[in-house]
Amino acid sequence: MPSGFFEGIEKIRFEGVDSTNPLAFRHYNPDEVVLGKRMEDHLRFAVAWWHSFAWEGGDPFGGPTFERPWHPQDDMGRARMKADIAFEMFEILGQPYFCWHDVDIRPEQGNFADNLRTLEEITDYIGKKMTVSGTRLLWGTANMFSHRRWMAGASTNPDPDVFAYAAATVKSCIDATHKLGGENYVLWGGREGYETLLNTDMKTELDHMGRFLNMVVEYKHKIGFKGTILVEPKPQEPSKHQYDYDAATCIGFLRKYGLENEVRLNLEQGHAILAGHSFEHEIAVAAAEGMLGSVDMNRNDYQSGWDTDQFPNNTPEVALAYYYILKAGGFTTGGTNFDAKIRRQSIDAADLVAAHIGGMDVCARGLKAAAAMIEDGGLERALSERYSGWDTPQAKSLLDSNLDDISARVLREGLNPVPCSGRQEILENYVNRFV
Ligand code: XUL
Ligand code: CO
Repeated sequence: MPSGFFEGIEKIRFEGVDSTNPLAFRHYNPDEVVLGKRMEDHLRFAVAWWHSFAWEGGDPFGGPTFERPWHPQDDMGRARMKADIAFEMFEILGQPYFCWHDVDIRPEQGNFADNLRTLEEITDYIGKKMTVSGTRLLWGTANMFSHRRWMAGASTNPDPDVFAYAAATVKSCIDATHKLGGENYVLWGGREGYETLLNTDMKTELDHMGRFLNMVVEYKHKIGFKGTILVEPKPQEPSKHQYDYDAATCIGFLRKYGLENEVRLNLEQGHAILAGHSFEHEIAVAAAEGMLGSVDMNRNDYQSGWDTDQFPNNTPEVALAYYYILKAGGFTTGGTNFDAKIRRQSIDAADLVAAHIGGMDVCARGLKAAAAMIEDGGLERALSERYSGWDTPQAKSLLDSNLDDISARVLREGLNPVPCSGRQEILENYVNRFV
């Protein structure tokens, strides 16, 4: 029996670009084959339980605006109702995946034993719903940033009891993810950082975080969890300085603690922007190291400088992101999680559905543009041409040479390089043909 929450909203269908129906897909056609693979299998969309069902619509100046039937989220009855409605939405949208933090799916009980019991209970309930619906778990994670116990960090907390509570919490969440057949497990360190160096022993905190992540990997192997462990970079917010600043910082950290073959990155569009990068930069950095895992797709408000977590709606940006994802071979265990929330005034069930339709359509459009650029090969050709000087044996031998010999050669041959155009505008115009 449907709850009635989505009353009047039918299953969303692909109607093509000419459709004017606001509750239809115009680009996302799950079965359409793009570069030899179904669109659904490329994009692997996931709904974020926290933004779509747990967030109540508050902001720093005002309280909840959404007033869902499952709010306030303080008991198991309402946790189950929230799960029922989540699965109704997955069905309406044809969403293949979802993601959660422990606190999104169970009520906060204030102590570990009760939190563990309710997490087990609700994940059993969700597991049963999954067998009927076919929607799968892209990833689970632990929220170790909202409750006041985490205010000075989780694994980086100066208090060893908090480190221990964090270890127990992550164990419970990996167990739950494993039980539900999750394809990844994510760690985002919102409070793993600091406000002021005056009270922070950074080296100790980083060593603790490195050891903690090693324990996570050891545990994953111990229980036979086959999913990928992912860390999610973000430069700040909530901490002033977050240790997992960006992809490059995370990669350096993972190498230092011997985790480069065990852990990959979950990259978020809005976090890239906060770090002063484009999303495709972060994707290319991770791909260059073989550490691209999954993406959190959203966008920030470019004027505010905050992590506004809005649904994506910029096709050219999304197209470049998928171009570099496709170039890296596409997703394996990863996918496209909408770590995005509707605005506080968007209080209707239809707003929530429309937000996902829009995000899925923009991503589908971006994917098609990216695939067309790959098929055309124009960017790849321009790159090979630009670096073609390195194709000769003489150029290659430079890399095995030394400063003395190279210097002698420069003098002997009277080398005087002739600059040539980087052709940026021509390439930008090229991309615009596809988006
Ligand atoms: C916070 C953020 C998180 C992570 C999961 O900015 O992106 O929701 O994705 O903890
Ligand atoms: Co995220």
